[in-house]
Amino acid sequence: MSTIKRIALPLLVLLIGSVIVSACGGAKGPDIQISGVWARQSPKAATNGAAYMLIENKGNEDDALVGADADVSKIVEIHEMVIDENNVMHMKPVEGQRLVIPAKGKVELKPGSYHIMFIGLKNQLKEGDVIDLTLTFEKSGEIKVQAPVKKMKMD
Ligand SMILES: [Cu+2]
Repeated sequence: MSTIKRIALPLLVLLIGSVIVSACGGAKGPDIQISGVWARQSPKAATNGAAYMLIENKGNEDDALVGADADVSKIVEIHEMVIDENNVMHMKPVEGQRLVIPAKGKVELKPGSYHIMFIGLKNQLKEGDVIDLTLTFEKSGEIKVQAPVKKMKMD
């Protein structure tokens, strides 16, 4: 009896310990999910275009969007809209090209807010086109998405 106890107790401790470690280890890290991806149809003479999406992080660690790439334009940047000292809204590249997606949080890229900017379009973005977009996250790495081109009401 005492021999069994002597063996069983350390085993039990080991077992509980490994369960705790795996429970914590399994849930750790960011968990990026992207939905509602679309790009705005660009006016005929426009040299720039934009894409939008919802980026959710269901994990328990922050991540950050640090880059975007597509072959529709010469340059692809992460932009935001800001209101300057004259109360005029304009866009600018996100500082350091690093958009934090907080743990258990989400960031929506939408008209009038954050967006993926296509600078120097090779062709007009037309409704029906689909853009292959590669997004790069600091921890989650590259995530490929497709952005169908849609018209906005005002276009
Ligand atoms: Cu922009």
